[in-house]
Amino acid sequence: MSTVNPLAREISAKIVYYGPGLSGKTTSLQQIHASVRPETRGELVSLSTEGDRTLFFDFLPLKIEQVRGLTLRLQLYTVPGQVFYDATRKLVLNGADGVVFVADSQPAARDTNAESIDNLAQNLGELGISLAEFPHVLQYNKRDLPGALSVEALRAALNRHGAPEIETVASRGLGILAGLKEITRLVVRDLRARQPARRATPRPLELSGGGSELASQLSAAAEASAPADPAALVPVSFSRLFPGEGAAIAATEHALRERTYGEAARIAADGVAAVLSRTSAEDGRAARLGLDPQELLRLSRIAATPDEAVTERDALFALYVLVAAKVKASARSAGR
Ligand SMILES: Nc1nc2c(ncn2[C@@H]2O[C@H](COP(=O)(O)OP(=O)(O)O)[C@@H](O)[C@H]2O)c(=O)[nH]1
Ligand SMILES: [Mg+2]
Repeated sequence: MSTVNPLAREISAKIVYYGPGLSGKTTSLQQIHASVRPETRGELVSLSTEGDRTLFFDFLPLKIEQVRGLTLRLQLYTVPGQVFYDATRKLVLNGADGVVFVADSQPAARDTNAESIDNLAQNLGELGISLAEFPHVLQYNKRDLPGALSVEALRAALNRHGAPEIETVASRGLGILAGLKEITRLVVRDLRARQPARRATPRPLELSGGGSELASQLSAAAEASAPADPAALVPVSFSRLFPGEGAAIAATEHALRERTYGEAARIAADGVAAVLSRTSAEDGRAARLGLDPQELLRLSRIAATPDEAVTERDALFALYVLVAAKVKASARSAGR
């Protein structure tokens, strides 16, 4: 959900990397994480504790500051590609402002690519959104592999609405930032179009100009967008993945923003305990949620640490465990 805070001059947008399993979504986020300056990014949180497949999602927050005081916050997510994680995909897609569809160029992935774009259109449709109208770009990934399908073939199969296309080799970082710039451009343009009455002095959105740095290009895109209705100010939050039951997450995030890390950790630990107790009441086996015992142990140690010794990193970890527990519980109750 895009938000613009005219006082803080902040724009916040959620971008989801969508596509079939193993197409290169997680690798794309890892490359972005590796190639932006450390002060620009938060931690890459990967909920992928079982082997190297993404079971739930990856999350990478980027915060791009501009000299004139404008801040662009991007929340990048991936979705799990496997067919049976549709509930998680819907949760992650909820409130998205744009999608980067990561297709696998290998001929063997022809069917799963097509199923995944159909699934994207379907899930957006359930949110009342038409893919045709929704900011999206196509990342044709794994261009390095011999036998890769031609761009024309991929376009014919997947690009139904004339979206921008980028050829990528995510494992080497090729084209990934170009894809991010392009989707940012579309998202900011879309945000502006939805608020025509409040449009600021229009400026050309030129993101593809040669060689200049990602941060300044993204900021330029943000600069060109309009201030919003203050009534529409809603901070992006993990709590939105769980409509009506994200209070503990929102409270943890609030404490994190206030830098009261000890409090954040305690709230998160209580929230995890609540999820676990609900689960065990149901089936007597909290462990069936599949939470990592090591992580639960670390969380309980953090929650027992005196406030002044709890770090931001600890509190973020606590938030991650809480979100993981919520996601696992809701995926489970969605009956997958
Ligand atoms: N050859 C090649 N391998 C890639 C490329 N991008 C990702 N991979 C590999 O494909 C596998 C799946 O990637 P991953 O990012 O985990 O896929 P995800 O399921 O979409 O998150 C990993 O082994 C990656 O190293 C690419 O452009 N070329
Ligand atoms: Mg993944």
